[in-house]
Amino acid sequence: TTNHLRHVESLATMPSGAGNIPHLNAIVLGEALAFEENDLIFPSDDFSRQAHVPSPLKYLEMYERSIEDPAGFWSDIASSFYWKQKWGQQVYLENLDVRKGDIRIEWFKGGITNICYNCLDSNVEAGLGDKIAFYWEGNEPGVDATLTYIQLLHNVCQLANYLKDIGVKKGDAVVVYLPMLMELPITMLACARIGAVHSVVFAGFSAESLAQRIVDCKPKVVITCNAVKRGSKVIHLKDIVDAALIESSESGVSIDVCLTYENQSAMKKESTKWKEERDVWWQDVIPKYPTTCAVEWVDAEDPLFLLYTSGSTGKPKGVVHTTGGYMVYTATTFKYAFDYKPSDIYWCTADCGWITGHSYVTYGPLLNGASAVIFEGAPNYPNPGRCWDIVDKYQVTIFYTAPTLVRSLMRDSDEYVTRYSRKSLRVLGSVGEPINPSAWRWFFNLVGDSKCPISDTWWQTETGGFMITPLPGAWPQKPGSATFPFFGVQAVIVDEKGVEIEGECSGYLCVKSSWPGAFRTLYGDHERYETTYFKPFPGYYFSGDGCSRDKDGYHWLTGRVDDVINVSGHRIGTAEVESALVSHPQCAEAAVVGVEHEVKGQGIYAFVTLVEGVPYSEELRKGLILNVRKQIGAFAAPDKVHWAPGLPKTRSGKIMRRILRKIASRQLDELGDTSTLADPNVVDQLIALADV
Ligand code: 6R9
Repeated sequence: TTNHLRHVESLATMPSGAGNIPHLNAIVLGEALAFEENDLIFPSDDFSRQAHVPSPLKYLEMYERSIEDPAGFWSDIASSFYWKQKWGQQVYLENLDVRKGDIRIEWFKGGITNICYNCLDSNVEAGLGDKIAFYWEGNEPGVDATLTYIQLLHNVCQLANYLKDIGVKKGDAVVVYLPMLMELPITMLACARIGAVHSVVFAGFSAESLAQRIVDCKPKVVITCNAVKRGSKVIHLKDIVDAALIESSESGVSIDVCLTYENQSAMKKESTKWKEERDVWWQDVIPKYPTTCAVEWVDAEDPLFLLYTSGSTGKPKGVVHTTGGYMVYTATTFKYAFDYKPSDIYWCTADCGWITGHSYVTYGPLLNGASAVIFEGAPNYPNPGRCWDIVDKYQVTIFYTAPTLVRSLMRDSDEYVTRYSRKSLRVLGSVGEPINPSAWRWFFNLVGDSKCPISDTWWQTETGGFMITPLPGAWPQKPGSATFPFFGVQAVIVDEKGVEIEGECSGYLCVKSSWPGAFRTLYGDHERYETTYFKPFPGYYFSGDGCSRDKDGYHWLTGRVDDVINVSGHRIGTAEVESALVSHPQCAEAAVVGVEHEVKGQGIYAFVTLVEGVPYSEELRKGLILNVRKQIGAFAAPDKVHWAPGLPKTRSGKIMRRILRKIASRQLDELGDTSTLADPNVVDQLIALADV
């Protein structure tokens, strides 16, 4: 209660200026807090006292400045990085309003820097050369390795020199298809060092998906490894790359060099299929190169990486992030949202194939000079206690993961958690999808022994870094709420007409002004960028998520409002799955919806109409699912295929997904109005086939 009182006191002494932020008014009232007391979980006094942001008051002070004077706020922070040359007069430039012309966002333009230099050289110069940058934990317990900052720098420089040697230049794309080996962040950093643009493809994507990305960005080189062991399964990554390269060359994009790391613990060199004129073993060439490499200085607005993500329609979008703003933003969000201190040991379970691995395995931690754990394996191998074993082994203090992992571990005996000490933990984090309150409480009470604040970070591939997140120590928490916007983020909720709504409400989550980590375009398709994100609600960036705000101003994310399904925190477009299904010769039509899933958050539910005369069969069901695995990846495989003699369509031919969602979740008494359907009978037919 002492801490509770302290919070309420600090709120009561709030300067009147705080009232300028309308949606924060509620929290300013100590009354509101007291009323909600039962739902609030307060950080301990000890935690708050040592935190970067120890109180709501401090948050408000910083938040207000970030909104009133973004240029001053962010350039003060940016000044602590190394810039070869300072940015120009204008700290940022933005137009988020399609009615006023092209969408344009720039931060620190004219500033010359290099993010790899700021991650490595700067830290080495500051005396952190012998600090561990990465603790690597292999799939098998007992297999591990470390790299200090100086060793990491040397490794990065060797690869950077090789890439330069084979002709990779500033602005060239490099496709990376690697599992969680240290070579993955090494590759990202080597690209950044020479100004090349990395495009990491999650090593769970299929050959076809990889080929599609290669064809889109036309890399100079593809970097992979021969195989990886995840749990007890060996996955032959090089075979997948080989298949992808055949496919991409058929589309006119041929790759001269495929640099392949020999991942000895999974597969020996000798058993790897090899194409002499194209393939190069990493271990044969990289160690021969010098361990220093001059930095390619780039403009803050030069591209740093491309990362493909799924949308509600069409093919995956190449999200483009640039250098300067992304650097400043990932470093700052990492520091505040995790209350990072130099003595922390940080572990994020995300794969570098997703944005979380970019911003919060590689760049954010290294920019802060942190020691981070990288884990190659599966979190429940050899048993569901593995994560806590790793936490104890490395004395992890900050543990950042996804709700799907929490939910899957919750199903096993608590004893898998309690047999480990976990005493080192002080901050927990969650990302990828809304965390349901019961998972939140299990994570908080059991894993964190009721003493670690949970940073439930809401953000997206597009946003580059955290947008709405608790600052541990500052806020009392509500299980399942991502709380308040990060500094500089003007999060707003709009109604279907695009009108901002205040106070307690729910609607579409938008952002009103730019922030340094925002994506700048979609690769090769600025028009799609504008159409997808800025046209739905003119004047705003539209996130695609629904959100409600409670009377205390806390934000509650409610999931995607478009046709994107979130499976275990992975974004999957319904259109992509549908197109994989209909490419099966016996499939006439398919409609895919998300359905609640106990562990994955959402599962994929596919309605499939077969070609006239083709009978339903188990074999065909498997064949359809296999098509999706082959064209996208195993993680996108439908959980359920529902045979559909027809699909519910309007007279103009539009599929009514609302009805399909209700059928998929068996809410049959909530089908709503079906009278506008071209053929209302299809609904009964579908219901009759639900369990076939
Ligand atoms: C970082 C990342 C983005 C989508 C996003 C939203 C969902 C992510 C969340 C969350 C509720 C959170 N999402 N974090 N929803 N609470 N803390 O996951 O990026 O793969 O692009 O997915 O994930 O729906 O729109 P990305």
